[in-house]
Amino acid sequence: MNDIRNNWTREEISDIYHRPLLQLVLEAADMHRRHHTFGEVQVSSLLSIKTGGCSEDCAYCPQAARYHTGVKVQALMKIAEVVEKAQEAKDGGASRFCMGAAWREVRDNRDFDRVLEMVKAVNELDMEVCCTLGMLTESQAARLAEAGLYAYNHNIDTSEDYYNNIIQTRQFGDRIDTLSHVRKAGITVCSGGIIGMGETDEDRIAMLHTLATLPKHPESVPINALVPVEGTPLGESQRIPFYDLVRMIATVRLVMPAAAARLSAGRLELSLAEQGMCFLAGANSIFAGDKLLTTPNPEFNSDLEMFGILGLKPKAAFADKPEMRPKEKDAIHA
Ligand code: SAM
Ligand code: DTB
Ligand code: SF4
Repeated sequence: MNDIRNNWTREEISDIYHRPLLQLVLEAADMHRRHHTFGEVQVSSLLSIKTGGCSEDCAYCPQAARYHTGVKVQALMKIAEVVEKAQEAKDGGASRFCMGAAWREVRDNRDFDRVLEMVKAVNELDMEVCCTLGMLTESQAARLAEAGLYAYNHNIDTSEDYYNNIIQTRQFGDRIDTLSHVRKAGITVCSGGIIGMGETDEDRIAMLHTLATLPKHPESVPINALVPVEGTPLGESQRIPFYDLVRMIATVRLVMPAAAARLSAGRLELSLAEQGMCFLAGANSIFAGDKLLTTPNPEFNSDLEMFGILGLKPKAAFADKPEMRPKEKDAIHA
């Protein structure tokens, strides 16, 4: 469909972002219906498999070792514990299980071997498996693909110009390199960012421009509202107004029509009506479960109630890529 373009200019994205809010929502809702089943929401569950003690200086992050945030450092979890959590998430209606590690980058060691085993084991549960482990080399991405990884989350977080105000221990280009390794390995790409870190509208537009002009759009674009955590440099940040989130999601929907727009961190602060407006503006994915990585998220039952009231239904696993279902793969290779 010619709605999908990779040659956006910043001016075009800026024009979209600055449209009158309700017009923007209306256009996004229309685009949403053209590319997705309206009301269907992809539900992911997050688990922090290795927590805290990270060497990076990401100004938003409670898991950076250099900030005193009260997050307890936890070594890499055992495979059986992770599988148990994945089964619980599946029983609660999640179709995707995302495992996060507070690493700067993956190292080729026994911890990585264990993560590969986790990926295989969760795959066996017939769930889409996702990881977010920091930077990857090309060969590490290939090994994850081989283990059956469905998606890799690696956020660019903000614009290239603003990046250095938030993170100094790596470069924006390092993130783009990892995204290309993931893409090359045939793993689906999940990449978005955070709003509410003191960035301007231009930074938000530039961030979306980077994602929308990648050779192929990410399959998922998480938009996180900063969760200010005491002890981090951004711990005293003001909450962004919810309509900034709506504007951001609607712009994602219009510039990357086929992507899943994930209403990610910050949902706990939103009312049902505010979340409803985000779904109308094209959000079609959430993190469910009462914890993100280290911070709280809405309770299972309140999300269930919201789905009932708004008439949303969870999307089945592998609906977009049946060929990535483990059973299908086995059949092809048999
Ligand atoms: N260490 C890996 C990395 O940085 O890619 C994976 C885990 S890291 C916690 C994953 C993402 O969580 C970050 O890129 C950021 O977008 C998001 N995140 C972390 N802390 C956050 C916060 N306080 N508020 C909102 N999003 C946050
Ligand atoms: C994403 O974009 N948001 C999630 C997930 N990808 C890994 C993480 C949000 C973390 C919020 C802070 C915390 O709970 O530590
Ligand atoms: Fe480490 Fe990731 Fe947190 Fe940055 S965002 S400090 S890389 S865990």
